[in-house]
Amino acid sequence: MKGELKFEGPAWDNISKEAKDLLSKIICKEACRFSTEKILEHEWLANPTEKLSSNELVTVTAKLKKYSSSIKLEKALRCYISSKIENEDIQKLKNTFKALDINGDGKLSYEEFLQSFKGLMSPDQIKKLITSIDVDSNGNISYNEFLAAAIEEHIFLNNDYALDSFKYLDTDKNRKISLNEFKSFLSKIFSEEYTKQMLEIIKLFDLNSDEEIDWFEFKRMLKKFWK
Ligand SMILES: [Ca+2]
Ligand SMILES: [Ca+2]
Ligand SMILES: [Ca+2]
Ligand SMILES: [Ca+2]
Repeated sequence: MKGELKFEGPAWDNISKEAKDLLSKIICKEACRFSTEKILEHEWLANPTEKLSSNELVTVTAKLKKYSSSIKLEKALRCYISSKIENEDIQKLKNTFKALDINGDGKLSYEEFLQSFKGLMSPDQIKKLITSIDVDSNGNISYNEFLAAAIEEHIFLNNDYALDSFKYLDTDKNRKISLNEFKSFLSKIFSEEYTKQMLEIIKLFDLNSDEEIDWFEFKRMLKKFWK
């Protein structure tokens, strides 16, 4: 034995990065081997990713289902806002994602959904759910897509994050989002047909009919989306 562990072959495919990392520090030459204390501090044991409780699974299922029925504009905005959030508010969701990501590759596949949610949803329901929360349609759910779907209302409607996305959309910085500014954001993600439909919806929030969405109108729109 050369003291170096290789994780080759299909048997390792479903083992997470963290677990492999820990193993490589236990099964190695004595000089670099972890002490018991260090083993217990290791990420894989400190953040146990063992199966979520059924209560947590039911909560997540409900959130994902609710989100799946929302319109694409809302999903796009939620993905944008979620990509900006990096604090302790989402630590729990981060852990949930890790637990669902059984092979630790940073995305949730259909098989992983099936494994975690069997009993709560039928394979057909799972397929539909994945399609509806997979905003970039690449067939699996990234951390950001998951976060957008499962995030709590108070974080989503937090002024800082909402203002951040408002500023992002307001490309000419006149403190209003014109229909054209919305259009250029939406057309990057969605088809022309869908973008048109979304613009019609956005117009409903233009309360003073100036063809622009100001901060007040934008906040109303986000709140309405949530309901
Ligand atoms: Ca995965
Ligand atoms: Ca995706
Ligand atoms: Ca503007
Ligand atoms: Ca307006």
